Amino acid sequence: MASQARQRRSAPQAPPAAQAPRAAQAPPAESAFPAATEAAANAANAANTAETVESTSDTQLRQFYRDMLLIRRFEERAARAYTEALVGGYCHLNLGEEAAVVGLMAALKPTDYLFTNYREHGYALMRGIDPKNVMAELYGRVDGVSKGWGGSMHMFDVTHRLLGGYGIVGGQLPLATGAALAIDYKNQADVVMCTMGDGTSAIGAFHESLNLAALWHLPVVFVIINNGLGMGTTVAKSSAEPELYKRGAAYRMQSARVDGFDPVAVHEAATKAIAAARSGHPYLLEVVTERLRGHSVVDPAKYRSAEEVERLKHEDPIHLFGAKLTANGVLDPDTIKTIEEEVAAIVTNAADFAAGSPHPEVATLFDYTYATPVANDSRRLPGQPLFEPLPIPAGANP
Ligand SMILES: Cc1ncc(C[n+]2csc(CCOP(=O)(O)OP(=O)(O)O)c2C)c(N)n1
Ligand SMILES: [Mg+2]
Repeated sequence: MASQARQRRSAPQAPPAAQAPRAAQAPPAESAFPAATEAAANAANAANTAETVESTSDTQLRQFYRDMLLIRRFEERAARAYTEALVGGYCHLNLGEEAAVVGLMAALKPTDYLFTNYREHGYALMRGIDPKNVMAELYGRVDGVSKGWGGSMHMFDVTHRLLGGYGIVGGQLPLATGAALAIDYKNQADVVMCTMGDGTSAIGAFHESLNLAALWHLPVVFVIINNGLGMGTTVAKSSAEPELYKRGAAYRMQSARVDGFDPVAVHEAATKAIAAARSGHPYLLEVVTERLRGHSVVDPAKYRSAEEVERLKHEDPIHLFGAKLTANGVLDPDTIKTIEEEVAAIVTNAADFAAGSPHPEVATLFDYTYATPVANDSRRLPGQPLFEPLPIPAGANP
């Protein structure tokens, strides 16, 4: 990563790192309380990562590559569908964050819980939800994950333990903490993972949630997906402590930072964090990545300099990982082509399925909104009074 991006994430005095390899710019770091020095923690983390790279099977490495590509092609298709007005509301994509999503999700057990934000399609796919149902939700159709009523930002699937999908920045944090409290209360072995953006780590709910999670030793991993931007505002401009994982120190919570372009490193860091949380030590993991496009599909990201736009053309986690695996003999051009074809077919089928799925009946609008049935008043026309006008008393002068 070029120096500009590094400055964006780091303290203003961080040294320039022109041409340095990405991993060197987003070094694994860790803080634990009580802890050895940060240098020792870094060395231990780096050693662990190297071990895991070696111990990751070729099959799993290819699976990581395939999953990253699935998210990429799915998101590209979602963007296209949005510009064709097939998708309504907002639409935020995981482009650039594929390695982070894949590494994190591979570390969860199917029985663990996930809370995330509005940038969630890749997470839904990696939780094992059928791409057809994810796409149908984007299209607002009955076969969607949330029966067509949630849309891009509000997918919810209890079977796959995806508990949302939240459009309010930080909204998922207190809920995730509450879910972890429930798990603890019931003496269950599950873990909650709660992902969020860098901008979210400045929200009040972040601090309240980390405080209670640490105080009550809850089984929760908070993950900051640091893509360097909260809409158009850089981390350097919005955070007094730009090394976001260090925020865990305020709550004596173990924390670490990992290179979000390397799915293997993310997987290993997440596995460690989840193991800690499962034994009652909540954890804060910062995953340093990039948002390759605008905040949402309609954002042209004009706040980005021409230099940064040019740099991002050469920084792509899928290309980098693919090149690494090819150099190591784990992938070859034929295998890449086969994976491309498999993924393209899945995405095309998902889009066709979504387009063929019916729109939900208006009468079901409130069916999944409240726990108890409520009258469906959705047919009221704009401007119509909420209540019938009161009868005019006899003798009154209208
Ligand atoms: C409480 C609240 N404030 C503001 C917004 C508007 N908003 C939507 S996304 C966003 C930026 C969040 O950035 P970050 O946490 O870094 O996540 P990213 O979009 O980069 O994934 C803001 C300010 C909102 N949805 N909710
Ligand atoms: Mg962000």
